[in-house]
Amino acid sequence: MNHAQIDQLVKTFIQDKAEGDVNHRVQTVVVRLLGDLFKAIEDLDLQPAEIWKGIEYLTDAGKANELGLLAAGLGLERFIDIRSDEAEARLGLTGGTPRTIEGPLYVAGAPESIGFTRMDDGTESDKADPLIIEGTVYDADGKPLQNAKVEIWHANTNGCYSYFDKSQSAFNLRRTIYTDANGHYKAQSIMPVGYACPPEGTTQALLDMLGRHGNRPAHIHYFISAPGHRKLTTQINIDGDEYLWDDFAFASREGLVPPVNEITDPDLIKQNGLERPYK
Ligand code: MBD
Ligand code: FE
Repeated sequence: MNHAQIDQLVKTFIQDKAEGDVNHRVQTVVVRLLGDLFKAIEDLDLQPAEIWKGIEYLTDAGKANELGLLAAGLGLERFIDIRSDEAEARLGLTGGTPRTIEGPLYVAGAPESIGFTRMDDGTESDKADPLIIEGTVYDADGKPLQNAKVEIWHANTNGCYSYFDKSQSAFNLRRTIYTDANGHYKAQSIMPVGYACPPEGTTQALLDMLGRHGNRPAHIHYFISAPGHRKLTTQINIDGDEYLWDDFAFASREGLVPPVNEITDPDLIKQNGLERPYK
């Protein structure tokens, strides 16, 4: 079939069948996606067994809860961000900390505090490097913003996230901090290790066939929001990680690799409660 015939066929399957209430946006999207799929099947001469294999793959990925991970690994989530950057640039909304992808591992409902929080439950203190992360939230005019909501989540020393990793305590390494009167937030935590796709999972199976790895550099996720302001979804990366510029999810960006300063001054170590043995 040629492409014009395919477009016609899809319309007879979808559009011409419509009766009563129609969600026109959904109809437009389905007609377009189905037409593009049929054309790909035609052009690539996909065989029935290959098509059913694809259906089976999506079924398995859904059952394994890996469709969000797949969207990250295929660059779909990064592409959405590129489009958001472009939309903002067209509106003249530039500057500030760059956005990057949310990923599939956020969990709502983390413990809340003002100004400061401890994020780790202490169970990895014997093997983890203690980490202090702090910053200031500024509004669009560059003024420090009090009471901004800073949601932070990151992996443990195995590259695993609480909730998804049932061996961790509830909300371990997940916190919400509201900025203080100076727009400042500070968290004590542990240095995360980069995430790797589950080796036996559906995403890694596809990445293997594409000759790709499924690793991310060590990173820390942020949502930053405040009433009357656009919400920022971003991450910071830990400098020096071997995957810093080779992230399977394409999330690393210039401007998201802050300096990591090792605290060696005994007074500062004491002041921050980081004496060894660290608890
Ligand atoms: C992660 O931790 C992550 O941040 C992304 C984007 C994908 C998979 C795991
Ligand atoms: Fe992550």
